[in-house]
Amino acid sequence: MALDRKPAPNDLDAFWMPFTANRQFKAAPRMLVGSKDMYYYSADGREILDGCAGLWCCNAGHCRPKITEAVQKQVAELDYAPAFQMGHPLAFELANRIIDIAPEGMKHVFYTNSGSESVETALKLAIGYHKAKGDTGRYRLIGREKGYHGVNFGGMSVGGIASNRKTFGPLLNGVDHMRHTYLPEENRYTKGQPEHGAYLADELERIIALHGAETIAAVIVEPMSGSAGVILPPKGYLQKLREITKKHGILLIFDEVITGYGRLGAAFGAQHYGVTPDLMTTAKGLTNGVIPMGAVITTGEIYDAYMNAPEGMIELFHGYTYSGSPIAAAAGIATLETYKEEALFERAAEMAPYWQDALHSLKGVKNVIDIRNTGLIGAVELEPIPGAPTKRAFAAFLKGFEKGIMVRTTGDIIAMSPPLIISKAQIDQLIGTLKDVLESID
Ligand code: PXG
Repeated sequence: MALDRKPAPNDLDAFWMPFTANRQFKAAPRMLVGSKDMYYYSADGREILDGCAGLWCCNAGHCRPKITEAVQKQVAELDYAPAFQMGHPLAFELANRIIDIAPEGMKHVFYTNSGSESVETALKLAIGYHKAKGDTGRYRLIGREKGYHGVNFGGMSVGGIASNRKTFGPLLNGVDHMRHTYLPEENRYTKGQPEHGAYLADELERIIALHGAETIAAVIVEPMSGSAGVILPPKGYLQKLREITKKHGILLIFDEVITGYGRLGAAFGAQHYGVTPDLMTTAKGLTNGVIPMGAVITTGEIYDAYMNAPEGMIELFHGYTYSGSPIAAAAGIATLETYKEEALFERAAEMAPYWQDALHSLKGVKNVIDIRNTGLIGAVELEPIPGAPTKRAFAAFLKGFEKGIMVRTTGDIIAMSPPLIISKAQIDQLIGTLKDVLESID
């Protein structure tokens, strides 16, 4: 019998790759075929040190036995269960475990399949919360320049990365943006949280005065902007946002898709910065990147407002086919257990000073103009090539891959966020190789 299987396995054309220069990649592919702990293995047989935890998601490292086994067991036992009007135990168990590590006051979990879906969900929850309370005029959403909240329409609208927005038309109505907190002149080479810029939170008062607090549902920010190039909140900034939102009855949403699950040395950015929002969006590290899953975490107050709907009626008309799916829930439970058993959040906090010193040793290296860090996250900003922005950092990424390290680039910024199991020797290898790479490119 003839097999009618097209395209041939070596034809790269059919797959439209996300956030990728498709034609460039397909002309010179970088294929990964295996992974273990801190390393990827490339198709040409090389070991690549993972400086990014995949895409900021494999916080416990790769192919960890407990997670692998939990997924294998679950797929053979209960592969899928309907998510609407039916349940299975693992989704409830995982929700409890998330609440165990969440900031005090956070009491409920709504499952999604990605960070983007978590953002859409949180924005809807916020608007619906005010409606449920009878405060029906609050529909506006406030984001921030340089914010990244995924790629769906709500997230794009509150997001502030121009290249991700400008192609797609007018987006959501009723959205405004605060200024970003990137202040290179004042904060260059700051280790950890910068001193300058808390005043930028006062701008929220100006936006509130312009639109009227009674029209604003929520403010959404990343506690630390990852995708825009690791931009930290200035000291006192998040506290001010919390005070202002509370004063005006506006919900505060922290987008913790990157900062959640240990990356800053605490379970969530909220705990690291000591500021508790009303909603948190998460994904990535929740399942160690193994199975797509996201979770929106909310206070009791938000959930309770919805629970005033008539008994027997659906309280929230929202959800996904795969919300809390059994395999994802099994992966999530095994992941949170791995984090706990290996004390990986504490490990991230312990390693952070060594990471900081290693990163900042790149000051003075060719073309480096700024270095930023927090927890096990770092960014090295390069002077752009005149007239050819992004080219220099991308050249460093390519050369790094050749020399056995994987880093990310955004604009002319090299971003790193290694698995939390990274050793000091591996930090030295990552930063040492990056130094050689930067010295060797134009
Ligand atoms: N919010 C934040 C804060 C994110 O960082 C999303 C939402 C969207 O998540 P999904 O799962 O829909 O992709 C993200 C995702 C990078 C990079 O290197 C960052 C993300 C994804 C891929 C690459 O900057 N962040």
